[in-house]
Amino acid sequence: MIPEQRIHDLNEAGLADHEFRLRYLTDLLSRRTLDVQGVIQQLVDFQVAIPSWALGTGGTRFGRYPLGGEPRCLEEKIEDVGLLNQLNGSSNSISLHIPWDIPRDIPALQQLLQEQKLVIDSVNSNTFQDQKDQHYSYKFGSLSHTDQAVRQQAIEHNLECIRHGEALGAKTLTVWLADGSNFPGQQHLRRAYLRTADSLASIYEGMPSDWTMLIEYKPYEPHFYSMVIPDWGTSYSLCQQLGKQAQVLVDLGHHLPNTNIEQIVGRLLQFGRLGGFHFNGSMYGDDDLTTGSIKPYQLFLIFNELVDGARDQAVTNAAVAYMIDASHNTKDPLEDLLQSIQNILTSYAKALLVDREALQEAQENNDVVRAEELLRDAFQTDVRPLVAEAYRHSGGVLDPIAAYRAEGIREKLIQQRGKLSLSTGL
Ligand code: AFD
Ligand code: MN
Ligand code: MN
Repeated sequence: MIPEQRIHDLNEAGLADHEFRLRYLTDLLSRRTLDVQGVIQQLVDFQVAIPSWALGTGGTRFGRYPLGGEPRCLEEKIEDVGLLNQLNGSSNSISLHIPWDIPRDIPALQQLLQEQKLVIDSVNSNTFQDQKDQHYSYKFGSLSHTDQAVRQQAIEHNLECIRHGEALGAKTLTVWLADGSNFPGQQHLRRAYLRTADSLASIYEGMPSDWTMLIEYKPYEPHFYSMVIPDWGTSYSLCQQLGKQAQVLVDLGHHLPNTNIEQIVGRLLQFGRLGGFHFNGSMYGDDDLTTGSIKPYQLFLIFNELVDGARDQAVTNAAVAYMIDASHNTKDPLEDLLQSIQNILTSYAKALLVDREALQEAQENNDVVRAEELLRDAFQTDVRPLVAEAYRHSGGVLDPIAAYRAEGIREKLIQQRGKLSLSTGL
């Protein structure tokens, strides 16, 4: 943890400039009778979870170039997230992935979480790999497998994830099902779906009544001909059958090129089934890049739907769980996560600036140009002073990446954990 006095000193240097820019923006926005303090408060309240598997250097099947100082155990992963949260006050929870993060000393972990001011977000199951001591293989599927015994093993793993989560106060199970097929004919498409629905129902039955099951979809990878849960429609239909505690999870990297993700978000909100969000950026594949680095306008349009839905009394969707799910192959993972949070809050802030009454009027009058300009006006506003102010309000620093570098955090982590320390994860 960085001492509070040091946080204060780090902020001193840039404070005069920051206040100047904030005052200018506040004056400008207030002319539109926008509640700037309210916007800052909403940014302060916004929290995005960090997955335990994104704290080490990612890679491809060709190679990995770790930069050292990676967290070696769950405790160190918690410390890394605590540090990010100290810098920006926007990531107060961590998602666990079992079996990588099986909690051992529960009281000690609870104490550490408390010290670091963190909670556990979701617990993620893993039936996409075979573990050393596992009886049956998932090579041909897990929850959708043709063999009941394999399905049962996968069901039990998910139930075990819930038990680990309960011990640490989590209330969400996220299921990303990697099942699918690589060649036409390999898998009976309808039967694979039915078997999956059946397995999920067994997990759902074993879930405490205050838990939520998030069902993630993905159109390709690891299978390249068919995935059992390839799209939001399939996730949605499974949730409908399971019950109220099942919700769809939208991962930005899990769409085919040019998919209108904001429309999916709008639909799911309308149906009250948007449960979770995984942020990342995607150029070709899955969760390759920093969220907002490729399509910032799309990220803004997604937040525009979320903000619009939150203000609509007809929308009764429960709170959405936000998480970053990106692989950090080239950058320092902690810097990449700080950038991601910055991009997320920036998009959110811009969406909060949209003049919704004027937009509705333009839409009702079919004034295409006016409607689009209202969105573009918000998108083109430089909201960085609002985001920096939100960080400061939460006890963080105005410029988290600059502070991370000034503190020499990576160097310190390498000293403590070694150049060769490797984190578990994807
Ligand atoms: C993979 C999947 C998916 C999931 C994550 C953790 O593509 O995004 O959330 O693993 O299971 O990245
Ligand atoms: Mn994901
Ligand atoms: Mn993914």
